[in-house]
Order: sequence, then structure tokens, then C-alpha cells
Amino acid sequence: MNGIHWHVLGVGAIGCLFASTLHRAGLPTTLLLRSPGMEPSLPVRVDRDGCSSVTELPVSAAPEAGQITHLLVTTKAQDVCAAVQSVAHRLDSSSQVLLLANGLGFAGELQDALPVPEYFHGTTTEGAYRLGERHICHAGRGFTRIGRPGHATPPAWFGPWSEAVQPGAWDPDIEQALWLKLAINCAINPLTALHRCRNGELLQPPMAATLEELCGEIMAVSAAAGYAAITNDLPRQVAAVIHATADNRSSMLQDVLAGRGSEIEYITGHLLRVAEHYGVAATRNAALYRSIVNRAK
Ligand code: KPL
Repeated sequence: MNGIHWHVLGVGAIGCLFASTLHRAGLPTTLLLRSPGMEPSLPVRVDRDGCSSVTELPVSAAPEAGQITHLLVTTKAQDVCAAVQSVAHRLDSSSQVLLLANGLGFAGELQDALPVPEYFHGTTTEGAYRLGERHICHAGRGFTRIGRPGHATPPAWFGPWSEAVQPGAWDPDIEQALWLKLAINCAINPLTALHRCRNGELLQPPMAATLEELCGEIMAVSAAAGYAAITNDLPRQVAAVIHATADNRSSMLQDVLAGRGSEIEYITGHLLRVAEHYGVAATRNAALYRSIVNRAK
């Protein structure tokens, strides 16, 4: 379709969800794997509302040749740079790379290392978690925003994308949306990972008081960085997300429980770097950051 062929890097919950969504909407979609396997295609199973559907997706190994026109990156934040660099030989200046990962800070590192393709940014509130290898539960429908700083209008690929990925929108202020998501993740994810609790428990004592302190600092950093308008109601926004995802284990808690590396460097770590840049105190967030980093050692 119009030369649009999506390659998807990252076969976690969000990668599987978007790959099967794009493929089912008729857009050519290929899963990118780290190393060559035996099969030309692999099944992706999505459980939703008590039904299970399987989509057979073509696979391609990163080291292979063959240009990538459209790349969707859904890896963990800390893996984005290495994953995209593993397919650098398949990207050129016409390649469109859409980064859809939690956190902030990796995009700048990637653009410095690999300035060639055109980069786009996305954030989604789709709720999905892994049940097994390429087997996920699509637990809650969400909204997906895509944008490119400084670009008010979307590129040609966004038309077919937005017919497949609904609900969603092109967001001319994507940086604001990404920062708000970061602010919410800073408040919820590390605290649930530290206390090994579900999101809903954060609204109860003693965590509720810590949550309030964290939000106060996050708002101060946000204001210094120019994001006051979208975060001036942060405690209420965080509470709304906690209510909506009360039974969830946050992605950081899931990573910690599974013994995987967490995204702390690109969530609270990024907030702290911005706080330092503007000379804003964020001692409660810094203490939480240290607890998560030290636990992982
Ligand atoms: O984005 C999330 C995450 O876990 O990463 C929230 C919104 C906190 C839901 O769990």
C-alpha cells in the first residue's frame, strides 16, 4: 500500500498489539527479530474481551539486508538505541522511524548516534500485558498520539496508520504529551516498584503522602522546563490514571519482578537531569531513584 511497510522492533506487549493491529488493518507488517530463525513467519496471539485471535506475521532478522521504509520501535527505553542501530544498515534518509517507548531521553541519544532517518514520537495509553512469548492480553483500550516536534501536519503514512490505530491523533504538541506521560510515570512507576504494589494501593497511606510529595516536585521541575500548563493539575491527573489502572502492576514493577532492567534511567533519571539543569530541588524523587537503582545492583 503506497510503499508503506511497517517493520516492528520489540515484541513485548505493545509491539505485539500494534503489529497485529497494523497487519489486521491490511498494512504490510513484519516483525524484526534480533537473530535469524527457522520460520518465515510467527504467530502473535491477542486475548481481548474473552476472545483470542492469532495473526501470523512475517519475520525478518535485524542483520538481514532490505531497506526499511517505516520502522516502529516499541522496545524498552534503555534498548531503543541499540535496537535501532542493529538495523542502521537498512535505514536511509527516506526511512521513517516512529519511537513508541516509555520515558524520555533516548530519542536525543539515538538522533545523535544515527541522524539519518526521519524520527517521529508517540505515546499510547493502550493497556496490554504479556501472557507468554508473543501472547498478550489487550486489557484496556487507550488513545495513541503521534507527532514530530515542529511539524503541525502529519506525513503521508499517518493516513493509513490512523485508520488502523484507533482512537488516536496527530499531535502538533507531542512534546507536551510526552512530558505529561513522563510526569505520570515518574509519580506511579518507581513507587509501585519500590513497594511491589498494584497502582491502586498508591492512594492509600502511607504511600499517598509520598505520592503527593513526588507530584509537588515533579510539578516544580515541569514548570521550570516550560510544562507548567499541562502539569498544574498533576495530582488529580495521577489519581485519575491510578483509578483507571488500579489493578495493574506498573510496567516498572513488572520489569523488577521479572528481574529485567527497568526504565528508571529514562523516567525518574530524566526528570532528575532536567531538575539539575534548571536548579530545581527534587530530593524525594532522587531518593526514590536511588532506591530503585540500588535494588537492581
Ligand atoms: O504507563 C503506565 C506503566 O505502567 O508504565 C501506567 C500508566 C502507570 C499504568 O500502569
